[in-house]
Amino acid sequence: MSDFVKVSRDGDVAIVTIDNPPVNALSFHVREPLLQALVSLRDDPSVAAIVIACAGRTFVAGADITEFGKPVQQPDLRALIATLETIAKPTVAAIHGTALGGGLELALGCHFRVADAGAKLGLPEVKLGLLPGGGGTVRLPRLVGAVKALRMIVSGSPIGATEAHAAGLVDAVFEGDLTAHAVNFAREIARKGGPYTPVRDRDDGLEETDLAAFDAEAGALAKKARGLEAPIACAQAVRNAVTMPFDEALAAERALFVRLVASDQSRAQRHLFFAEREAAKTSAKDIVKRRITRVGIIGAGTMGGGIAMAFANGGYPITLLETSQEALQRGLGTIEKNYAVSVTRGSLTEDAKRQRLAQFKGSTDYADLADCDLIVEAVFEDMAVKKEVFGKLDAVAKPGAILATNTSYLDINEIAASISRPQDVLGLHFFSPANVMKLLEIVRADKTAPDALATVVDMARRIGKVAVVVGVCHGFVGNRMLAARGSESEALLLEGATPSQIDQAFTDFGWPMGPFQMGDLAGLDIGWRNRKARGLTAVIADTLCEQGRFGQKTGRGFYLYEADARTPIADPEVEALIRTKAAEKGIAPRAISAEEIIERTLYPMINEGAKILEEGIVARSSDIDVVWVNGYGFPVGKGGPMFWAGLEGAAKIIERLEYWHDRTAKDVFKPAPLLKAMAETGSWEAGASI
Ligand code: T1G
Repeated sequence: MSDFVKVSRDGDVAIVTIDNPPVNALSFHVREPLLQALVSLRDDPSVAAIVIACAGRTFVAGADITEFGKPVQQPDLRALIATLETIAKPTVAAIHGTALGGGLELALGCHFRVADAGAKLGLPEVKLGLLPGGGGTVRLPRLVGAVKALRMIVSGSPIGATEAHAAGLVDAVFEGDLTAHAVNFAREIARKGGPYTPVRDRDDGLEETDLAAFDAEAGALAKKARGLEAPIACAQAVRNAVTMPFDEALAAERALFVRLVASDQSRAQRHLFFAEREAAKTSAKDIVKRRITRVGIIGAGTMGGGIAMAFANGGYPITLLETSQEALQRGLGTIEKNYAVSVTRGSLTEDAKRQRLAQFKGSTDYADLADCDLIVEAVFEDMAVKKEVFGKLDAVAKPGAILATNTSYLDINEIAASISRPQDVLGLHFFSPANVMKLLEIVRADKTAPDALATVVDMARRIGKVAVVVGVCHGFVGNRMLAARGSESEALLLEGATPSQIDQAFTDFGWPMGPFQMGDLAGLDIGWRNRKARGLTAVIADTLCEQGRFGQKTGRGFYLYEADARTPIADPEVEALIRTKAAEKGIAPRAISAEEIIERTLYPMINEGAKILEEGIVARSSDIDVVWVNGYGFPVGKGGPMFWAGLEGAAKIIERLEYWHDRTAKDVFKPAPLLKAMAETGSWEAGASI
C-alpha cells in the first residue's frame, strides 16, 4: 500500500484509488505502487473485477510533465498499460473531472470506461509539442474511428462524457456516486462472464476507415501546423494505427514521441505550460481577497463592450455605463449581435445568450455604480478624460471597490494620485477583441493594495484570461516591446525591403501575420493618432493615412483588399511611394535578407524585454513569454521572445545588436546589461540581480 495508491474492496470487486494531488499526474511514485497493486489483484482469485478510480477533483490528468527531459524511471506508462492488458478479469476506469493524456491512455488500457456526466476526456499532448506516448494514437482509433481520433489528437481538445459515450470511448455515463456505479457496472460485467477484449485487440473502430478521406483531413490539418512538428507526427501515428499491426504502430508511436520530447519545440511549449501558471501566482499566498459580486464597466465602445462580455461570460452581473442612452443602446446592440453570431456558429446556445444578456444593466448615471465591487473604465485614451472619470468614481464607488483603468499606455500612478484611494487603483489592460483575446496585463501601480491585486488575479482566471502582473511603464510589457519591434520597420522599407518581404519573414518565423498585415487589420489610423499625440512621425505610414489608406477597413493600407476580403494584395502604388520617399532622403534601395529583417525587429524586442526585466516591471522572464504568446501570437514552438533568445543564443544577439548599433547609433540596438549577463550565465533570472 502507498500514500498515492490505495486498494479497497467492495465484495469481489477491488477498487484501486490513485491519490496524487492536485491532478493525479502519473508520477513515478504513483506508477510503481499502481503496477504492484494491479499485479497483486490480477493474481488474487477472490477478485472478480477491478475498478481504477481517483481521489480529489479529477481522474488522472496525464503523465507528470515535470518528469520530461529527465531519465525515465520504470515502470513507465507503457509498461503499466501492458500489464493492465494481461488482466483477464474485467477492468473498469471510473472517470471524473478530466481524463487527459496519459490518464486517458491508462483508461484505454482497461477493458471498460465509465464516466461522470460532467467529465471530459482528451489527448492534449500536441499542446505540449508531443503526441500521446502511452499508446493513445493506436488505441483511441480502435474505439472512436480514425478520423475522430485524428481530430481529437491533432486539436488536443477534450470531449464531454456524452459525446465520448456516443463515440464509443466510454461504456456508460453516470450521475452521483461514480465509484459505486463503477463497482456495480464491474460486478454486472463479471457476472455475465468473459472473455473481455482489451482495446488493443478491438478493430471495430478501424474497419470502415476511408484512408483517402483520412489523408484529406490530415492534409488540411497539416496546413494549419504553421511549422509545428507535433501535429504532423500525431496524424502520422494515427494513420499508422490504420495501416500497421498494433505492435508496429505502437513502436512507431514511441519513436515519434522520443523525437518530439527532445525537440526545442516541445521544450518551448512545456515551458509555456508552466510559465502561464507561474505568471498567475501573486507573491502573497495568504492574502484575503476582496469579494467581487458585481462589475461596472464605463464605456460601451469596442473595448468596453468586449470587456463587459468577458465578465458576463465569466458569470458576473454587469452595470454598463455610457454618457447617453443612444451610446448605451448602441453598445448593448453590438453585444447582443456578437452573442447572436456565437449562437449562429454553434459556440453558444440560445439559452446561454439570453442568460448572459440578462446579466447586463445599462445606465448613464454614475450613481448606479455604487453597488459595484470592481469598476473598469474603457473611455477615450486621454489622461484628462481618465482623471475626470476616476474623480467621479472616487465620489460614488463604495469603500473597497477596485477601480481599474483599461489604458494601454497612460501612467496609472498619475491616475491613482488624482483620487483619495490610490490603494484601490490598478490597470486591467485587455487586448482587442477583449471577449476573445486571452491575455490580460494586470498593472500594479505603486500604491495598489496587495489584496486588490490578488483579487483581480484570481478574477482573471474566472473570466478565462491568462493574467500577467506588470509594473507601470510606457506600454507596460507588450506594447513597449511592440514599439521596439517596429522601430526599424520604416527604415527597412526605405532601405529596400517591401511590406510583403518583411511580412513573409515574420510568417516564415511562425508569426500568424507580419507587422504590415497586422497594421492593416488593426487600422493604420490608430498608430497615426498615437504618433501625432506624441509628436512622432513615420513617413510612409503617415502618408498612407493622409491619403485615407487606413487598411482593411478602407480597402487600402500597406496592401490592397478586394471588397469584403482580407487577403492582402501587394500594391505597386505603395512600393512606388516608398521608393519616392527613400529617394527624397537619399537612400538607395538594396537587397535585404530575411535574417536582417529578424535581426532588426526581433532582436531589439528581446533587448527591450531585458530592460523590462532589469526594471522589475515583471517578476520573471517567462512572464514576458506569456504576454507575447497570448497577446501577440508569438509562435508557441519558440516559447516566447525570452525563451527563444536562449535558443537563438544571447551572444549572437548581442553581436548583431552591436553591429547595428555601430551602423545606426540607435538606442534600440544598445545591448542591455541583463542581456549581456544572460549571455554569460545562460539564464535571465541569474542575471536579474543586476
Ligand atoms: N504534470 C505535472 N503537473 C501538472 C500537470 C501534469 N500533467 N497538470 C497540471 N499540473 C500542475 C500545474 O502545473 C499546477 O501546478 C497544478 O497542477 C494545477 O494545474 C505519456 C506525454 C488538468 C485541466 O497536458 O490541462 O500525458 O501551479 O493550474 O486550471 O501520452 O492542469 O499549482 O504548482 O492547470 O484546474 C498530458 C495538463 C500530459 C494536462 C487542470 N496532460 N494539465 O486545470 O489547474 S503529457 C496535460 C491541464 C502526457 C502521455 C503524455 C490542467 C487541468 P501549480 P492547473 P486547472
